Amino acid sequence: MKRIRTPAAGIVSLGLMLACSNAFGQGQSQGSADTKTAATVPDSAKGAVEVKLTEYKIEMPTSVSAGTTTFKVTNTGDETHGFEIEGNGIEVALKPRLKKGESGSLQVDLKPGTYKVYCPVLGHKRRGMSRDLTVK
Ligand SMILES: [Cu+2]
Repeated sequence: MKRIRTPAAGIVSLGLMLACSNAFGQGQSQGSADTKTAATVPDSAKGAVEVKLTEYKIEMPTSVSAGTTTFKVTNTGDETHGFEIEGNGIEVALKPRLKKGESGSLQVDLKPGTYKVYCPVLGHKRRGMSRDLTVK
């Protein structure tokens, strides 16, 4: 009995595979390009927010605008303090923590909503280093 060869079927399926992988690859590279653009926005181009940490409170505005925000954090107290922001699926901490007189900055892409801002040093949150931040 003679076998029916179907070389055309093989070519078609190979073509489909190439088309699919090409479309997938484009989607992927576009996604990572967007992420890269957001991460390389210079500090000065977007909102900067001054934050002061002391015993035991966080001084900063109660609301900020949505978008890439740079928190410029200064420890004006005597103990070591930290700065962490949590909410809407993000949790970002300033690293390393700040000793007396030190400052650092933390860039976060904020979406509208309510976030918790606190000092992650053990016991400080409970003593008052915790507050809400509204992003509009
Ligand atoms: Cu603290």
